[in-house]
Amino acid sequence: MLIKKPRDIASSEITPREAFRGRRRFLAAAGLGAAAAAAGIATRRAAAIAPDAPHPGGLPALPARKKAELSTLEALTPYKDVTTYNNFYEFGTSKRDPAEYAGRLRTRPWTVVVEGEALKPRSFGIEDLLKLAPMEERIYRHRCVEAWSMVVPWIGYPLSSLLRAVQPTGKAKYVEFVTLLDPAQMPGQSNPVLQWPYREGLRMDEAMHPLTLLTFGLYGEVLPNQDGAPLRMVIPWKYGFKGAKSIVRIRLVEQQPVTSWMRAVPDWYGFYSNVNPHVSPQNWSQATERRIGQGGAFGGLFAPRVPTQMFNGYGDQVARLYAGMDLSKYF
Ligand SMILES: Nc1nc2c(c(=O)[nH]1)N[C@H]1C(S)=C(S)[C@@H](COP(=O)(O)O)O[C@H]1N2
Ligand SMILES: [Mo]
Repeated sequence: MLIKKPRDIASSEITPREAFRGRRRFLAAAGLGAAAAAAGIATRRAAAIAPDAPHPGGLPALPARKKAELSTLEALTPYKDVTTYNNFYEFGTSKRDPAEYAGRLRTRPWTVVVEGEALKPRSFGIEDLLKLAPMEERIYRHRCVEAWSMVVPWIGYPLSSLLRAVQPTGKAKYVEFVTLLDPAQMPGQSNPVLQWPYREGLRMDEAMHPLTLLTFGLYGEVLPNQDGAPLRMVIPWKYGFKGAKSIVRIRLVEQQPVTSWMRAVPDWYGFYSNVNPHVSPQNWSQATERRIGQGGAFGGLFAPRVPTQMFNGYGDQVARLYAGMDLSKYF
């Protein structure tokens, strides 16, 4: 996510440190374009093998049945990229910060309060949540508003399973997700870049959609802290920031919630935030994306640019939710 306009930021700030240094070295040596392309091809082959690697992060296994019909067949982004190129501003604003600092987050014990417009509001311990519904592996495209993307084998179950358990009332029109607030564990919360705790939200029909995943793991294991342990949201047709991490509160509400990013930069980040190559309220384009992990070295600087698809390619499943809405107004 960006707040300052890109042109106000020195390139050393917006480029991962190594990429910046690497690029200067790289550009100093002329005629290496072909080598970079070859490196990209090699990485793509490696990515195709990676899915079978057991326990890539050495974290506890999270068994799940594969959900082939809801999964993309595209090459997985290597585990290393999924866990070292992150946005999790509670641990810092650079892509490397979450992997470096999220280790201090204590994910046990962990309680999630599900409250608001529900007949049976209650709190759930993480162990109860892990048993609430069968775990499924869903390989989804994951698109950040910063115009990069990944392909991640998430593990979780539909959020609808949890919401049904508390019996939403007829007044429940939206769902709000709230991340942990604890500056002692989350050093980035001393930076007022966002109003803490991080908040996100969905309309009720979006929250109940079968693609909307309450997510506990990836690559066959529990989530690494930097990816939002012990549980986060994944909504594959929306920009990545809709997927709140390390959730402690889920509220069923009547009014549309104000999300952290809407509050910070209302012109750029709307409530819906559906992936849309035709609407770029930010002052950079959403028409294409860089596929992380396929561009060899330098932090994916040379990753191939591919066209972004409407609803991130999930239009067949979700376009009907927005029938009749002006998507340039409700961005
Ligand atoms: N609590 C919290 N959740 C968050 C964020 C954050 O800063 N804090 N960043 C969001 C953004 S901008 C993206 S793109 C995704 C990144 O998820 P990943 O690091 O697992 O790829 O997390 C989202 N969820
Ligand atoms: Mo993002």
